[in-house]
Amino acid sequence: MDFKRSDFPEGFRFGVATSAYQIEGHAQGGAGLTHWDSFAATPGNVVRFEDGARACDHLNRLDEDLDLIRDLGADVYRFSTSWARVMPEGRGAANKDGLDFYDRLVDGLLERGIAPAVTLYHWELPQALADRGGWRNADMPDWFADYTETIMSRIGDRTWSAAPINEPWCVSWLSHFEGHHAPGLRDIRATARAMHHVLVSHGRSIQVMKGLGVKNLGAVCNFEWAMPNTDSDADIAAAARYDAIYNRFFLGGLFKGDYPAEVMEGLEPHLPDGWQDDFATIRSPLDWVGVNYYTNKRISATDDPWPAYAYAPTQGPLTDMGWEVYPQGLQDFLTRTAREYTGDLPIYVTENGMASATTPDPDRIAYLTDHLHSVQAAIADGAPVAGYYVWSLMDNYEWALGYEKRFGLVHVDFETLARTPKASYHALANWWR
Ligand code: IFM
Repeated sequence: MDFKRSDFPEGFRFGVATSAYQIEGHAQGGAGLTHWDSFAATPGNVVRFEDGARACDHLNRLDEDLDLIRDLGADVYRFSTSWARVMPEGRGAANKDGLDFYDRLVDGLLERGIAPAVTLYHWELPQALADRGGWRNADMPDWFADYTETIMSRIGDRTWSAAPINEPWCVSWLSHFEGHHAPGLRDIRATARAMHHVLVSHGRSIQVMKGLGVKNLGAVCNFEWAMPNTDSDADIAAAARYDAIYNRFFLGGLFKGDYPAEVMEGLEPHLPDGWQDDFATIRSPLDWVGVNYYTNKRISATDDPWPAYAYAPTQGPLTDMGWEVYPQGLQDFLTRTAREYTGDLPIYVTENGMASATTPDPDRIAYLTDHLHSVQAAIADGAPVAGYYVWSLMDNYEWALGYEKRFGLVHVDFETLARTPKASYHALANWWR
């Protein structure tokens, strides 16, 4: 990898990311059941019915994993806390062992000179709250605020940055409209409510953290560059709808207090009463925004009801996820986000990486190199990009695709749980350390 740290602006931070349910081993340490456990136990939802019960057993291998991050030379570790580990029933009593674990995680990072970047929700909704309707329920912002207070009262004095919710599109649209993630719904009304309640919950959480004096607060959204499959007017309009739902809805709410017209066409009748009044909460000021980026999608118009689009065939090269490799999209999102939504606010690439089972992994090195060039191009174009984190530190539970999609810089043998750094890990360590 032909980079030096001085090829990026002074103070630019490099890091790696993971999430709780994907690595910890959720059956251990007193965590409550989550909606991913019941989703995975339902035939047809997850490859081989795999779940996060053991995952990478990070809970019991914390020091070994933190040493891997230190030896990589990462400045930042982006991890998440599990709501169901902190509060097994989602509300009420906290799990002392869960709080102790996150305390040790943060201290372990600081001892090794790594900045702790916490996300409070990366998808493992406590089952007890899912039973009450989960993200459809208008009480979610209150419940999430209580959880925020519980976890951040314990670790918020030592975190370097904090974001409430990872990838609102996945939490809401992917899980309530497309049905590919827990709770596996395909329901337009549930989708509208989930999309809105996720944003209100984000805003309440930010307010709680400000009240606690927690510093450096942000939001993390995921993006896919939408391409019309042909230059027909119908495909162009369909791609614009895709872009509005996936990319512009959440930024619009967070930074403009507005939802795109193309989304309102389908969702407005299903939003909760008084939704416009929530923008004051949703727009609580932030210190940074996170961009998670992997790929583009080619979009065709259909004759179905709204949103009336379909995925058109991909064009190679593809990752093991079947996703196209399209680094230009990262540059375009970074510049568009700054230009249209966030201005001078620092932008972090909070996730970028590829699934590849190849070892050694020159394909991953090439993917990361090309995307880092896109980051440099965006910076040259004036986007205030302040950091870049690779997804992921190690192979882990890739949700509905189980353990066979490998995103790690470190290989995990899921029989023995042995960790082995890949060529990409060494390629980054060569200039990060
Ligand atoms: O593994 C996921 C992660 O949980 C959220 N962002 C995308 C990654 C790859 O699919």
